[in-house]
Amino acid sequence: MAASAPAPAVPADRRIKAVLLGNAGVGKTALLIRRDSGRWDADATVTIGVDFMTTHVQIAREAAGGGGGGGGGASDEFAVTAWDTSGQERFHTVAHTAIRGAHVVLLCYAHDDPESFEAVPTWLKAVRERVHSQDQAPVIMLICTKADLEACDTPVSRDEARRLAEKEGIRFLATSARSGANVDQAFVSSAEEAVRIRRDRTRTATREMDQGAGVVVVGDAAGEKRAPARKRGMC
Ligand SMILES: Nc1nc2c(ncn2[C@@H]2O[C@H](COP(=O)(O)OP(=O)(O)OP(=O)(O)O)[C@@H](O)[C@H]2O)c(=O)[nH]1
Ligand SMILES: [Mg+2]
Repeated sequence: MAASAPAPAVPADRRIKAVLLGNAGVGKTALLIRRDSGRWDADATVTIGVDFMTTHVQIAREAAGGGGGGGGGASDEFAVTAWDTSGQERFHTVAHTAIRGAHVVLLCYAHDDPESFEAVPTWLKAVRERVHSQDQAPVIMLICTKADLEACDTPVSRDEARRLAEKEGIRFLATSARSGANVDQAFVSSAEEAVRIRRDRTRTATREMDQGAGVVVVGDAAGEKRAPARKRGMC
């Protein structure tokens, strides 16, 4: 996959960093190729270190929590820069570094590979160890890949995967790069959720600033407050 840097025309508040994690061979690169080109590439090359792809998603203002009269079918374009990490053990440090600053984590295991499912808690731990406050918490989605391999010899139970996702408080989606099932949804719905969270956080911060602006703290004594400034000397 050709590396592509984030489109410079997209302002910072319209950019989303997504990271694909999971064991080697689960189909992270195939998922990205399907999203990028809409085609199935059975011969995707093994990822060395990390690769990048930027995909654009349209997010309805309402879905993103924009509300406030901005709805009516209006949408904004967001650039999702996906970091396609290598699942190989020797590149785990690179994959772990990629987690920092991510808004979205697509944590992949393959339907026909129980070992990759057993590794999910370890990947989750790696993510959570790198998130130092709730404010930075990314949207995490557990992605079952290769869902087209229903009749394989060693299937991972879909119910068990759902239960794990529920227990961990993360979303779950079964996808297939081969058939294309749910591939766009993985990128779009995780981006929507990330944008909604970002807007909620911005609104909360703005509200707190507005409330703070109306209060004057006097003296050095902590917690000693005076009435809102606008009431002083005005009438
Ligand atoms: N049947 C089926 N095979 C898939 C699917 N996605 C990927 N594969 C196959 O799985 C193999 C590994 O796919 P990759 O996309 O290279 O896996 P990866 O997770 O990127 O692997 P690393 O880069 O080594 O971490 C390839 O042979 C793909 O053809 C899928 O949806 N269905
Ligand atoms: Mg890869």
